[in-house]
Parts: sequence; C-alpha cells; structure tokens
Amino acid sequence: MSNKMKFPKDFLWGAAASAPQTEGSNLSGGKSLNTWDKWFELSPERFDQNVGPQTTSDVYKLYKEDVQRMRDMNLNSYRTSISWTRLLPDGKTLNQEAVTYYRDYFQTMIDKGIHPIINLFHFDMPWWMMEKGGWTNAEVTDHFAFYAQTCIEEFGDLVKDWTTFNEPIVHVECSYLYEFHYPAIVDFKLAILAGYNTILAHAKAIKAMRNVRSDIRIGTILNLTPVYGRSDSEDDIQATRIANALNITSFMDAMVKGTFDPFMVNLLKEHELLPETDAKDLEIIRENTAEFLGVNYYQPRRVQAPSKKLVGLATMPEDFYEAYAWPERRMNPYRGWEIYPEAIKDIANLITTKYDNMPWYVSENGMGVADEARFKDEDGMIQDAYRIEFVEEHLHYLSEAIADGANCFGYHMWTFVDCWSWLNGYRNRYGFYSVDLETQKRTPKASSFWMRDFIQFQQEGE
Ligand code: BGP
Repeated sequence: MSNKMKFPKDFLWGAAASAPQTEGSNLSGGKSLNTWDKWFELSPERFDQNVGPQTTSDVYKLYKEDVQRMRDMNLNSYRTSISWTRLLPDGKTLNQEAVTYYRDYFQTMIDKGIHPIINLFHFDMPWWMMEKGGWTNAEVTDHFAFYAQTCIEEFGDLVKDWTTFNEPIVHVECSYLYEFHYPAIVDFKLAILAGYNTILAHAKAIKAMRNVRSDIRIGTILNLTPVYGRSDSEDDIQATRIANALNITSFMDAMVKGTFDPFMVNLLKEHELLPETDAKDLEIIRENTAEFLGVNYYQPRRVQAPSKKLVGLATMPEDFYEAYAWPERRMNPYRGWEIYPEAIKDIANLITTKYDNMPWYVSENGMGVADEARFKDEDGMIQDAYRIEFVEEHLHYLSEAIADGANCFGYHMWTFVDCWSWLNGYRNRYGFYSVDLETQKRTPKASSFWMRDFIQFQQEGE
C-alpha cells in the first residue's frame, strides 16, 4: 500500500508532544507550579500508579539528543508547546533561564532541518490563575494574551508557525463536565463560560502576537471528527446536529471564522447556558482568527438520541445525545477508542466545503498501547506492527484526500518518545521511541524505522 501513496515533496512529516508531558524539571529552572503539579501534590492517588507530572522523558535536559533522533528518523517538523509557568512564573516576570532553554531547543531543531510548530496552551493552566478560577474568570484572557505576546517577542525570530491552543474543548469538558482535569467539577454553565473565555483568549492572543510581528503564521489545533449519527430517524438527526454544534462548530466557527453558530447560540439560550458577552470582545473575536488548523484525530464521534427524553433544562451534553457503539466498529482496546481511518477523508471534506479549504495539517494521530514490552523481539526492539498498520491506513486516506484537493500540508504522529499522559500516567504508550524511566534510555520501535523509510521514499521516490 505504502508505495502507491503520494504526498507533496515539501510535506511536513513529524511528531507532536507538549511541554507538560515531556519536559520534566517541573520544580526547577525557575518554573512555578501549574495546575497538574498542584493537583498531583493534593491528590496523587488520582494518577495512574501515582505517576505525576514530574515523571517524564526529561526533555528539558535531553532535547539536543532527541532532536538528533528526529533528524535520524527523517522528520522535518515537530510540534511541542511552551510551558506558560516556566516562561512567566508569576504571569508577568520573564524567566531568563526559560528563554535560554526554549531558544536553544528551537535553534537546535532549525539547525537540524526540523520545522518547529509551537503551541501556547496544552491543558497547563498556571496555578496562580487556577486559584482565581482559571478559564472561568475573564481575567485570564488578558494574561494569556500577554503570555502569547511575550512568546513572539522572545521567539518570533526563530519560530514562524504558532498555535494558540491544543484541543480547547478538552480542557473545558475535562475540567467542568467529565472530571479528568482539575477542578473536576460538573457544571454545564461553567463549562460554556470556560469555552467562551478560551475563544476570547485565542482572539486576544492573535491580536497581541500580530502586533509584535507580521511574519508569523498563527493557527489553532482542534480535535476534529465529523459526527456520525446512528440512523436517519428524526431523533438521531437532531442528536447529531446538537453534537456537531457543541463539539465542532462551537470552537471551529469562532476560532476560524470569528462567528458563532446561530443554532448553538439558540440552543444555549434556550437552556440558560449562554454567557454574557460584550460587543467589543465579539469584535475582537470576529477580527482575529486562525490562519491554519491543526487537526488531532484519533477516533470518530458516533451518537444517538438520548435514551431518556429531556424534561426541563439540560445539565449535561448527554441530555442531547449519547455515545453510540457502532456494531461494526474496530477498537483499540487499550485506550478504548474506535479505529476509523476513513474519517480522514470526511475531515478533509468538512474543511474543503465549510471552511474555504483553509490550510491544515494532521497535528496528532496515533495509537496508545499498554504493556508494549511484551512485543519486544530478541534484540529488544518493540515490534509495533499494529502502529505501523494504523499509520499506514490513515495515510492512505490522507493521500486520497490530498489527491482530491485537500489543502493539507503535513502529518504528525502522537508522539515521538513515550510521554506522560495526565491521569493515565504512562499506561498507554504512543511513541516511535520507548523510554526507560529509570535510565532515560530511548529505544526505537519498529514503527520509527518504517516511518523513516516511508518519509525517505516520499521525498526521494520517483
Ligand atoms: C490528545 C492530547 C494529548 C495526548 C493524546 C493521547 O487528546 O492532545 O495531550 O495525551 O490525546 O491521549 P491520551 O494521552 O489521553 O491517551
């Protein structure tokens, strides 16, 4: 299959990660605590095997050798994030040690031919801001814009591609609906407010960044999948429509077009969930939008009408739609996520038809598997054939979408070296390289060689 796929010669091939999941050195280098550091201090038992955010692949110390590994794998781009609390520990004062670290990290990438795409926020709210309500306090929007502006002042000469957020809906729903992120409370109204402030912060950040430099490109990263409904019954269609409004157009229309989906606004109004807005803020949102999109895709969203008819006001999204387990689904049993590579074409189609065929790239795709050590061969290499198959299948549909005119400029796998995953710790591993957390030794998996050769073929093949 792989030899038949065709990608543009200048296509970006890479991997993605984030500062809080890889850097380590959380309590040193002048960094202040983010919400994960603090939550682990307060409730370590919530984290898989009590493995908290201090246990990582120590990229803060080992970035140079990791960048060399990227080079060896033929990667030509990489996405990670900046740690807000490392750069601006109190939100105002620049930490020079952080500037030196990030500048050298980015310069090392550039020197090795790795195009950096740098993200600002990957679920890591500073603790000083979380104490004041995090995304539910509108004050955060100006703090975030200041942080964004500082990043461009300090690194804008090196880094040309920036993204404001990674999966903004995730910190909203995990913090205020599904209890996977601090403060782990259930409050639909607060969730919507946090979402609105996130959108405003995105727009204010873009404005502040563009004021510093015009030679940068600013995008955002969304977890995107078209919503697939169970059937064509009226109830299922309505459930699909609402799931689409709450999960897709909510952030995508606002961050890309600067508008709010009227269907969603009416729904929120009807259920008394609509936050108060200010005309000046709405103008900022309208005028400061993303130029490109990163699409994180792991699994499709399938829905059906809720089993119980809603009486009164909604208190959870599940009052509008429930998850639907498609009988023909193929599962990644470790993560519990459906594998459905065909959706890549539907994503491309959504962007082409509804979002002006704007430039986008696959910013995350990957397969988390538990206990990978059992797949070691006699030379100690993890033979992750399942991951190779997963990538190959997704690339197959992506190459078809590109042939059909999709404006897709790259593909990044999650992730490069196995990384820490929030409450799941190190349970499921995604990397091209495994890591021994005792010694920090990285070992390539079979997929890293497959990817290296695939990229080489795409760049040099006939
Ligand atoms: C994405 C996040 C990443 C990463 C990945 C894998 O949603 O952007 O931070 O964690 O999912 O998911 P998980 O680590 O939950 O298995």
